[in-house]
Amino acid sequence: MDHVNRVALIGTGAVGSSYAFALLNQGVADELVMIDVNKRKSEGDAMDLNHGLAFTPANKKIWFGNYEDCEDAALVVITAGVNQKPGETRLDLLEKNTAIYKTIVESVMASGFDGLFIVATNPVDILSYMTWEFSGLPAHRVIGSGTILDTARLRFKLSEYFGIDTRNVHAYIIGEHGDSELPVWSHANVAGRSVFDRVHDHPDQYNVKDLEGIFDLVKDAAYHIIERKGATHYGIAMGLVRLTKAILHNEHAVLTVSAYVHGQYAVDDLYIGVPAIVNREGIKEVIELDLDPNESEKFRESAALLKNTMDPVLH
Ligand code: 6V0
Repeated sequence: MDHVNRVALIGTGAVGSSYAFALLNQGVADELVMIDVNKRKSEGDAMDLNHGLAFTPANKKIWFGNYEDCEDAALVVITAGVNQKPGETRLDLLEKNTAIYKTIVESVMASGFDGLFIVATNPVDILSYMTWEFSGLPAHRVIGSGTILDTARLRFKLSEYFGIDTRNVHAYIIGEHGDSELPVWSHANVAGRSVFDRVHDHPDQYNVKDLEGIFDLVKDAAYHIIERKGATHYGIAMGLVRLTKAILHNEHAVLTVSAYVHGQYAVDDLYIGVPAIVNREGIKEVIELDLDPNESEKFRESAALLKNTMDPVLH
């Protein structure tokens, strides 16, 4: 695998351009090539971002390009596709975005690309599976953004509730990036105490019932934002940069991403949001949490829903 820190970004819409902006500001990759069917848009973005280079932590090369530029990329990040309209679920987007992905992934592979894919387009779990299928790469080299953002949203909401820094809140959302996802309360902890202990320590301030309300806000966050501004892009863009950094810097970081599961959590042959160790090679390991029976059942339901949705498109 080529170790040039080139990222090829495909799709420079709201999510893609926010990702490019965050990537430059954090000085993560050495080179960024931006590709979009709307060539004028990605050309404009490349110009605009180049004008900010004087203010970034390190000098970078940014240009708008084409699929041949993917050959030397360590990473191809796909945020291209049709967006979620008000009232539409992520699964509604499946057919349209599968067709777009087929063209994109085949074009990337035709360049001789031999790196890793990050998939962000919705429905992200299924499009990660499609990317794996269309690319022919080993499954550990295709990573979906999965529940990385949902997990960040949960940590933020819990941090607000408990009045403790987000970075000291550890909690995961797993399952489909969508309506059937679930929080893993049995492994959630705040400042070293389980969330339940934290609640019981301060019964005058906290109530276990509030946790469900917090999760509902997390699960429906995209809908609430779309209602207000038409799209969500900053949070996911920052999550994608976090994932990019974990890969390029070989961090072995644990992130909730859409990974290929093959028997873990009693689920087989599916991409779904799970905690996983991420490094330069991709997914090093899917972490199998010891879920409680209720969580296990919900996870399997989420997996079944994804499988049922994906099957008609696959066969
Ligand atoms: P957008 O602003 O419409 O941008 C999409 C971009 O894709 C546009 O610039 C298009 O020109 C481009 N595009 C379309 N077809 C092709 C093609 N065949 N080849 C190259 N480029 C193409 O959408 P936005 O950026 O808001 O969203 C992109 C995707 O991200 C959508 O599917 C969202 O649902 C998804 N999101 C995923 C999230 C996650 O957590 N994984 C979060 C938010 C959005």
